Amino acid sequence: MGDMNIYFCGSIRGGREDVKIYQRIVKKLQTYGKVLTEHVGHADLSEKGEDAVLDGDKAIHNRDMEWLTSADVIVAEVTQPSLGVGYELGRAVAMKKRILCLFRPSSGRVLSAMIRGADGGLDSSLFQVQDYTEEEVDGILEKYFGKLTKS
Ligand code: 6IA
Repeated sequence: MGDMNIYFCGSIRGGREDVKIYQRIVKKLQTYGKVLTEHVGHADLSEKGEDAVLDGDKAIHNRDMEWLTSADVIVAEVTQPSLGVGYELGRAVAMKKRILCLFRPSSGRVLSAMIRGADGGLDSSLFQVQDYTEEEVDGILEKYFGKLTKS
């Protein structure tokens, strides 16, 4: 179980308003395996960032696609809309990966139909969307990963 590769998705250029929640989720996920994308939860990663090197975006894209390919499970916080997260989820569906999307209705937002509508319905479905409040997040992850390790 500790050698599970977990890919966490959260908004970066879509806006960093939820970075504290990403941090909390990443911390919890690290008890279940290796979080390939732990930087998504780093408070010092801003939406503008360092603007790094010329081929920065291509390098980020290619590395993230490699990580996505090697992931056993994808967890995405989808409350803050992000093109990158939506793209990662679409690519992950095409790869037939196991995906958990977490959404906070208390944000006042309504989740994209393309994400909400992808939920397979059953607990065993590859694509699941879970509404939650921040206090519930640890319990939801415990339940999800508890079932995962049994199957
Ligand atoms: O469109 P967004 O930027 O909100 O997309 C966020 C998603 O794309 C995250 O789930 C990440 O996995 C991925 N992603 C986007 N940007 C980066 C990044 N650096 N490093 C790693 N993964 C990323 C961006 C730094 C930049 C602001 C200078």
